[in-house]
Amino acid sequence: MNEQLLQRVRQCPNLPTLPTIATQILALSQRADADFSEIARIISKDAALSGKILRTVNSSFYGRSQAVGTISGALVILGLQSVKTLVLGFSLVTNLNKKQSSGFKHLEYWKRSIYAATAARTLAARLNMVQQEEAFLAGLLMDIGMLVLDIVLGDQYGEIYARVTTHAELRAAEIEALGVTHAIVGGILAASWKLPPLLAVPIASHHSAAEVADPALKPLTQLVALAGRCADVFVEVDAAQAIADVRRQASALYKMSEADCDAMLADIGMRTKEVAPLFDIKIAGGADFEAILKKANEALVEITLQTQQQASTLQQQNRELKAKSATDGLTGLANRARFDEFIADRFAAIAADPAGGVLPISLLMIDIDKFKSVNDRYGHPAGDAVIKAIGRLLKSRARPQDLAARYGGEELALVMPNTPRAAAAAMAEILRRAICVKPVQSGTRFITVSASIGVAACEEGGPLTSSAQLIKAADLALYNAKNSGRNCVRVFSLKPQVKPDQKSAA
Ligand code: GH3
Ligand code: MG
Ligand code: MG
Repeated sequence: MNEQLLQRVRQCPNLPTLPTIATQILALSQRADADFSEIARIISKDAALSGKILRTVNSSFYGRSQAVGTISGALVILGLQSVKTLVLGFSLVTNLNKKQSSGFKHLEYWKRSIYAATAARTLAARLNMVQQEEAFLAGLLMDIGMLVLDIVLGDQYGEIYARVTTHAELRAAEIEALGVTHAIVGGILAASWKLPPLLAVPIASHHSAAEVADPALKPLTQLVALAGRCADVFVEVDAAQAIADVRRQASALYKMSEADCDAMLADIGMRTKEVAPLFDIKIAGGADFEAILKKANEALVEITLQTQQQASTLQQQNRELKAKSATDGLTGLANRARFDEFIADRFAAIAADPAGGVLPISLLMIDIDKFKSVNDRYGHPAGDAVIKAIGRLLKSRARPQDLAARYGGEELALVMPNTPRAAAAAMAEILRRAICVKPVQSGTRFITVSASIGVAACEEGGPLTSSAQLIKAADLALYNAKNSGRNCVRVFSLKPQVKPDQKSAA
């Protein structure tokens, strides 16, 4: 953040000031016993302002069937908040419109502001938001930092402004050249005017709405930020990207369909056409969304296709990344993390629905016998070849619902959902036999190994009820197999163990 520039902004002697009438109305309306007749009296003294307010109140923007003839009438019928907003909006626009410098294009500035204000109010109304008036005013003033930078930096800001063609580019160019954005600067002005947070925060954070933490201020800030993008649809030369962004954000934030979003944009165009003259802002043509959409359609299709392409590439990359992070590099089996996840998922399914078909679930723990000596005799690469070969065997035997995993080192595992203990023990015996009868080729050598296998099962009504217990039980059975002389299968049971002279049990 460019503190020096911010200091210059704070100390600038000719910053725009809040018009006297706006200050008075703000102060009066903040009192608990706000006196309507006093407020009406102050506003009515300014004939031009009162005229504008009454014309606005009676425009279709407010959609009132019955005409309002006096400021006190407007206060009663529309409420203090609406009238206060109009006083602030009108008096500020009149005041600020006078100041002009080279480079920076005031007309463009006000055109975007009135579109943004109308968009914010239209959007707030569609969402049935209470703060429709604040939305309008925050939309109108959100870019006021641009005026401040124009005043403080003069031609330097004019040059930055002249280089860019879109509002998003302007923000990036400000950060690059100045180290601050017009939003931050607008926030400083809002603070010096003592605007309430519902106005000050959307002004200061309309380019970083996602970072606003206060739940009372975030919705309005997000809405105002989107309103700015709605304004871009009408003021930027190339509307396609803005339309695509508005559709995407309206769907993400408010679940708005594309048709609803387009209808809203058309509504914003029509309303702005009506409101802009009340603020003495010329918007010329360009308010017709149908025409804009027609012109942008080809580019929009292109953007949509590109976005879809990017999304599917990203999905593919995510899938690949996920598969990679779940796979053991040596064997291509599931790794330990995937094993843990798989088994946890199965037990979560059992907890949710015990009759859901996962139970009984069996687990085989397979540990290569005297593997250290294989490494010692034939070398580590030969040891790797053995682990890989047993991994391939395990994979070829696993059914689609099973998970074959490398549990760690020379220990592999097979998770068998929907498999009773006896079937798992039979599978273990098939694997044990296949391992010890087929030597593994490594270079010119053939290496014969054996493995010990522990089996455990979680069954309905059985003693094992969690994944941790199942793993522990299979481990104990494996330990038992090692103790029984290796190259055998042992099945966990709480009943007395089978006789030690039995090499294999099912
Ligand atoms: P036991 O029958 O009791 O299981 O004896 P063991 O030698 O297999 O058991 P121990 O746990 O003492 O040794 C396991 C050996 O496995 C030690 C380690 O160097 C080796 N090992 C673990 N991971 C790998 C690997 O990825 N590649 C190779 N080549 N060796 C490995
Ligand atoms: Mg071993
Ligand atoms: Mg071991």
